[in-house]
Amino acid sequence: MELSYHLDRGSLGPYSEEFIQQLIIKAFSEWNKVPFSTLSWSLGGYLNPADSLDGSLYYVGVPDDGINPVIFDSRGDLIDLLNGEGASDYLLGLAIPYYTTQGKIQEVEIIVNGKGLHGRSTEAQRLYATMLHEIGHISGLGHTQLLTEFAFDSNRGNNLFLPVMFPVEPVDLVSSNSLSLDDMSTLETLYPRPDFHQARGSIVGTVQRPWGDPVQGANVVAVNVNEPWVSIYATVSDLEIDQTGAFRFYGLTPGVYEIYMEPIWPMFKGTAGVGPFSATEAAPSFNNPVKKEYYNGERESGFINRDDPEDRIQLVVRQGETVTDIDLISNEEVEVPVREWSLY
Ligand SMILES: [Ca+2]
Ligand SMILES: [Ca+2]
Ligand SMILES: [Ca+2]
Ligand SMILES: [Zn+2]
Repeated sequence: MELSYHLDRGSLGPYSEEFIQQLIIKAFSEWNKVPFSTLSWSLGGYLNPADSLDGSLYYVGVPDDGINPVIFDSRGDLIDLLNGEGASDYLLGLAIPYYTTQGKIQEVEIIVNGKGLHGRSTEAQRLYATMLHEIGHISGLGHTQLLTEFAFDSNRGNNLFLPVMFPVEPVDLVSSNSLSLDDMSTLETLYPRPDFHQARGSIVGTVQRPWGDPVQGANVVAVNVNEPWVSIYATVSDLEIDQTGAFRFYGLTPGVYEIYMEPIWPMFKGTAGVGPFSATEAAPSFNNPVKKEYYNGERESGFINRDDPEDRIQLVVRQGETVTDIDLISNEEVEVPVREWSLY
């Protein structure tokens, strides 16, 4: 699938036109390198000088002009206009998709905020990480909360394991600058090359309540036990919004995996939401959320006092094969012991 983008002209804050354009081209080309994805972004041309709010508005919200613009919002005016006054104080960038009535992406726009840029220290890396993230969005990817603990601890080094589609900047403002396997497999699942499923492995299953109702919006994680910070993937139960509680992992590197579920963390709602059930604090992900527990095969149950959350089994994922029927049951019921009545 071929898509094109148009780049704005002019400098952005302290960055020259050439610098900012090359930075964005590099970010697009990084997504183009994902091995089993057919999606390919190419530079379609340049915008007419749009270094004013009026100039930018010529391209914004015009879904039928065949131009997917990347706009340099030097003073943050456009971001404030679109997301509310003051939004330019905290948003580095913004991705806006427009959908057809059939739900297909019709046009996408990226707005890069130049307000407050100073050109010092690691800022260019932050900008680059932001572009990777926004390009993920315009390609159809949502957020993932994988490895959240690395974003909020005091270790900067481990931030490099975070996915690009992590919803917020880490506390120390050091974002990951390269695509994780989770970022890549999510793109590959959306735009699979014909040989994708043969080259990787899959795990499918469901998340249910003890009484059989589907769980919508639990975070489900598949972790390769030998590469736990690298080959780690997340998805959200009932992602297709079809009341099955189903989850599907495609594009797994072959190996030995463990599966666990956990709640979507309450901070990831609204524009930082993870999955389709996290729009507000009343959304399904936050309503009777599941507790973290591993999939433990035959011993899986919905009884708090029978299913040890840490008990787990390991699944062997082979190339081209799918492991099925991985059904997690949220621990919510207490088992009442069955008495053995003496007969007399
Ligand atoms: Ca960290
Ligand atoms: Ca369990
Ligand atoms: Ca359980
Ligand atoms: Zn985002």
